[in-house]
Amino acid sequence: MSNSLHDLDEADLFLVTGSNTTEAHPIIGMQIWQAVRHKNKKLIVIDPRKIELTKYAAMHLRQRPGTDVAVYNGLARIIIEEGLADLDFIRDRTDGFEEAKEVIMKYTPEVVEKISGIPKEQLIEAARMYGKAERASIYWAMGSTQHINGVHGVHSIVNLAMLTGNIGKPGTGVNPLRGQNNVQGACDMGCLPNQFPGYKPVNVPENVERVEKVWGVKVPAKPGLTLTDMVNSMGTERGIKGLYIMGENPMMSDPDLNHAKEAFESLEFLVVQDIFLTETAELAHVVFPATSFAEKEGTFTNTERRIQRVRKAVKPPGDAWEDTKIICSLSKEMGYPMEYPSASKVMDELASVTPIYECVSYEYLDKGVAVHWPCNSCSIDRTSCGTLIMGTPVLHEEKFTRGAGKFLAFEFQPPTEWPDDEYPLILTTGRNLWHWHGGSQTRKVSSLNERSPEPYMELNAADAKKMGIKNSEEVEVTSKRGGITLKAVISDRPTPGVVFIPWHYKEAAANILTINALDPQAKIPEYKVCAVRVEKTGGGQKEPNRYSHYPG
Ligand SMILES: Nc1nc2c(c(=O)[nH]1)N[C@H]1C(S)=C(S)[C@@H](COP(=O)(O)OP(=O)(O)OC[C@H]3O[C@@H](n4cnc5c(=O)[nH]c(N)nc54)[C@H](O)[C@@H]3O)O[C@H]1N2
Ligand SMILES: Nc1nc2c(c(=O)[nH]1)N[C@H]1C(S)=C(S)[C@@H](COP(=O)(O)OP(=O)(O)OC[C@H]3O[C@@H](n4cnc5c(=O)[nH]c(N)nc54)[C@H](O)[C@@H]3O)O[C@H]1N2
Ligand SMILES: [Mo]
Repeated sequence: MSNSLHDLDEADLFLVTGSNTTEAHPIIGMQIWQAVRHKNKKLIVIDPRKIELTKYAAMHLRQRPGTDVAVYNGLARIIIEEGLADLDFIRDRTDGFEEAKEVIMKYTPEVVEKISGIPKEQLIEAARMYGKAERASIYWAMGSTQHINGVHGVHSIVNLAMLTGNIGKPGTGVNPLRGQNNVQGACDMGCLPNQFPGYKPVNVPENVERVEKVWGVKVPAKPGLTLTDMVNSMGTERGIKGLYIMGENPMMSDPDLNHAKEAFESLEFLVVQDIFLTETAELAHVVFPATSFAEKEGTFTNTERRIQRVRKAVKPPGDAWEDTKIICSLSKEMGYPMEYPSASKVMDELASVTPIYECVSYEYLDKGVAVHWPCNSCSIDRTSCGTLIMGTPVLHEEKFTRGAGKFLAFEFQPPTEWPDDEYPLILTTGRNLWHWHGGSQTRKVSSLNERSPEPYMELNAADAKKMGIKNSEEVEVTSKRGGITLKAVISDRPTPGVVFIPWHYKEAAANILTINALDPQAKIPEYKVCAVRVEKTGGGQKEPNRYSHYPG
């Protein structure tokens, strides 16, 4: 996030796109909800489904999944046409506006309505609302990025913020909500195929030298493969033959699971390090049992770039070792002894190779100081609510990392697979409040299983009527890649022509259906759009779930 949660409610307007915030980011969802309900802030939601936040939104734009780039371009065009652009900000802080404008101006409200299904009057009203807000912030998540043009979507969102000068001030900004609890920290630490810690590209000699000096070894100066590229390379002649997976369960989370399974089964050697014996661990030659977050010391970096302490609260079970102990022991066996007397010493080394963590240390974290990277000074401030704060809660105040902010606009590109006569519906996948990903953790918790015990598919009432499907009736969903059987839950939540399946349930794994199509830059799969067919199995109506999947 460019901004922090301290300044979230300084916004006059929130634009939330492709994020089921109250279910997937409940704390932030609650903060937005409170600001809208109790502080009179405005909310615009862009999502093909009705989600809880749409109940409180001034506007809900319901597009066809996969058409976001057209929608964002359309909003930008109206803002420019109606004189709502911040021309001073564009002149002083950005470049590339004129080139971007050439693309943006093609997206008239009529064109956008045709592509996305959003009535043009709604698009115009939403653009005016966003363009006129004194301070507006944009929040987005996977609904916007899990597409073959996910990167284009992000650039188009950034265009909107720069166009209106909504960046570099409290209550504004471009705020992607990070998913896993420490995915931000993992990326900061260089768990990326092309970057060293602190987002330093591996192909710059100066960056190579800096880490080689601290680590005392030669490091590769060529980018490696992304996760999705690795899977595609397995089973090919010169592809990957051995793999070490740590804290990942691709046999539930990868797209097109039948293809993924073939790839994993072709490996000559697979190691899995996990806290449970997952579907992926079952395929492994060696399994290392690791300890969970509550059984170790360390830090997690959250979505607002804030580094937070994690403390050991319980003893690990059986033979489980901490991840660092497993890695350090292996490293020693391989001839590079790594020994750290404490987690704080690990952080000291990290700070020495990660420029954005320069002044981060347990000395401050243990005192409860809110440390946000980049943190290149040890001075501590106090926020209006009394929190001690270090580092940079708001990014890009004076300038952007590259100097001027770059406008980049793109043409709309349709999803890889679009409905046809054989597969007439769009499938979009995602989460519900109760479960986590492939369920390896949450589906072991009885109170969560009680609330969401089994797989289901959300179907629009109009589509259900046409197909003669009743609520809770069993259906088979088929794509070009495979099929699953589960229960239909009928409501007005998905837009007509769209079905939604949460991918938490292994007995009807949604990823059997999804398509292995990747954004060429980010290599993120198109989890949010593929074409499917839905048919009744004749299995009859089942007991409806006791709890609604629509909390609130
Ligand atoms: N309870 C729970 N919380 C979680 C997780 C979990 O598994 N369970 N996982 C965590 C992780 S790793 C992540 S990345 C986040 C994900 O958090 P989110 O991205 O917020 O969650 P999703 O359910 O994947 O998708 C969000 C929304 O995108 C909408 N959508 C679908 N297609 C489109 C489209 O084309 N355009 C737009 N604008 N919207 C679309 C869907 O209708 C859905 O409401 O959640 C995190 N939090
Ligand atoms: N269809 C569809 N598929 C998707 C998505 C979607 O929206 N739709 N979303 C995608 C997204 S955004 C994400 S982030 C991925 C997530 O995909 P994964 O990361 O594969 O999913 P998780 O189930 O979170 O896997 C994490 C594993 O780590 C283990 N674990 C937990 N704590 C620890 C620990 O401290 N140490 C170790 N060693 N292991 C630990 C857990 O038991 C679990 O097996 O899925 C992607 N897949
Ligand atoms: Mo994620």
